[in-house]
Amino acid sequence: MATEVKAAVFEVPALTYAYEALEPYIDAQTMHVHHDKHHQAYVDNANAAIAKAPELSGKSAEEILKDLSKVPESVRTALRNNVGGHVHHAIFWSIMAPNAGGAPTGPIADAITKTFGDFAQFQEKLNDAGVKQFGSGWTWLALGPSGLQVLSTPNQDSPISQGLHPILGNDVWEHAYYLKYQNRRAEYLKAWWNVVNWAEVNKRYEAALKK
Ligand code: MN3
Repeated sequence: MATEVKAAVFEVPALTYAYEALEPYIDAQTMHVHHDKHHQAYVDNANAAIAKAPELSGKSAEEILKDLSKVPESVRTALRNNVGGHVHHAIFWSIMAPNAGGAPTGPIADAITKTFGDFAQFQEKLNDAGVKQFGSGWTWLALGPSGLQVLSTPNQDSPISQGLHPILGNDVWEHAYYLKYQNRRAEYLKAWWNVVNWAEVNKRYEAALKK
């Protein structure tokens, strides 16, 4: 009898806009490779790790990341990297949109002003954390017990594993920007604000406030 094929647990969400929709800030080729290849690899590797730890198959990605000490040691690193990679990229695609960017609106605008002084100071803080993240990682706006904070994480380590709710994040792995910006990470970080989908960021913020 053939080995039973386990259903995939995680799937790469389809983009809600065209690959070229974020031009000229993020080029279509980068979007193709990043979404179809990199994100797919995180999903495939996460599913392969889950298949080795069937007791986790009912858990959500967030539940797994929330307390990695509770997952089997044999798959812990694989899950940290690949479930993290999956969750982070799913957030990333959703908080970008064409004809977006500009100043934030809604409750997140007020919270940013209250926490960081104004939007420009917040942008500078997030960009700075992204530039200073040595090697690969992410720069984040997250909600924690003491309110909003900016942080960076290496590799695919998740703010969720620190008890935080990621509200907005930018990918500073070279695969996110190298084709268009090469070594100019700061230029990419600056351009990225033109594609931030504040409507979705507000949804994430309001959902996080209720958690
Ligand atoms: Mn990436």
